[in-house]
Amino acid sequence: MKNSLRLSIIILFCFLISESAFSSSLMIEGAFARASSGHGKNSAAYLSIHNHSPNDDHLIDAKTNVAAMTSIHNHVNDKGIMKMRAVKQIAIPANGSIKLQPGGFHIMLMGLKKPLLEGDKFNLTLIFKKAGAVLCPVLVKKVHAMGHGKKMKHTH
Ligand SMILES: [Cu+2]
Repeated sequence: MKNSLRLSIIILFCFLISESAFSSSLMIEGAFARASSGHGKNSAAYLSIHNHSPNDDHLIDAKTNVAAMTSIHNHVNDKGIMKMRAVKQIAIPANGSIKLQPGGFHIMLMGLKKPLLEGDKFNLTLIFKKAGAVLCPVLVKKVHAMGHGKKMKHTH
């Protein structure tokens, strides 16, 4: 009891100073979401997941209060056109890491309840097959923070 309390305090402290999120085996960092533009109802969240355990884990779901629906997406190149596809899960290899980033894996936020403005923060709960739920703070950044200079076509 005493040890687990101490561990909780250490975890909370790390959480506060670095804005990273931890579970016993996973560390999540650099979480950001695209600011929504105009009346746009969709956005996407990006982050890095480090797996410090000797077992593979899988991101299987994500939940947040700011959107009606979330979905794990990937970008695939379909005959030269980048398209988004929903994926069931993202594998995080044992002692490895994976990066959700513009042009690749992302967490789609659909049906935003209010616009996401630059500088806003919100909570995203990531659900992993083994590690369970991990709460992760997300910072909203400008639209062009995602850019590779050109706009990605979002076809579903
Ligand atoms: Cu998407």
